Amino acid sequence: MRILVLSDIHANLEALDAVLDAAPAVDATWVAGDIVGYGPEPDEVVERLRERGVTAVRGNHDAAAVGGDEIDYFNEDARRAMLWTRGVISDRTRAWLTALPERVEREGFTLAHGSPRDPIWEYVTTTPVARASFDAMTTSHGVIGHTHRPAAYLNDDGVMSLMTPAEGSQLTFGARRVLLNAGSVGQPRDGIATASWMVLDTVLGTADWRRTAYDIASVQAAMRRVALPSFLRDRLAYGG
Ligand SMILES: [Mn+2]
Repeated sequence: MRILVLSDIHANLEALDAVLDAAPAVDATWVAGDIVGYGPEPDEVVERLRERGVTAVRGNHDAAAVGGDEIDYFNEDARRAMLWTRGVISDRTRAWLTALPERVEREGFTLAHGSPRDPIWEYVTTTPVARASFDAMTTSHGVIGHTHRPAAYLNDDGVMSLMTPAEGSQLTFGARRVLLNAGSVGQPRDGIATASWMVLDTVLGTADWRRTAYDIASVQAAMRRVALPSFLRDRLAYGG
């Protein structure tokens, strides 16, 4: 089965559409949370994902958007953007986001936003945390998001390693257990401004990381029109 893996779209419709145009034909699309927040087009992004029939999980921003107290832990810019998001999303978007589970299992993978152990908040950035994630899963493999950086944690019979995939790199994980992060579609933070995404082949045991350019200036203009914080607009240009 071939799967398009997306994460941290953050209401960036320009980036999402560029990725969907560039993506190959797949059997399914998985979204590892943070569908809204930061960006200017939450309703349109949710509608796109609804049309596509994606399998998605809830991120901290999705939880905050439907009224969760996650907003209390946001920094000032994220909080301002979230208050705006809460005010503009439709009832239809709110209902779709509310129905998202924190964790789902498909094709031998656990899909969660932060980590399988703590799906809303935990950042997987080190091999000890990745090991705890493997221990918290009943599946062999996992797909996560939240850090906005592409990554692969390999568990080869208890020996942990981290791979930081460059653009266009492929990993053949085969029999090894793996925890995969596609990076962020709508707000990359690895110093590269293009949208980051991944294609997973569950039969071949491969993951391919891709990057796609999109019209960043157009998103920044849309953010300016609705007065989203300047820091959030600026960071799109440098992927920081
Ligand atoms: Mn995020």
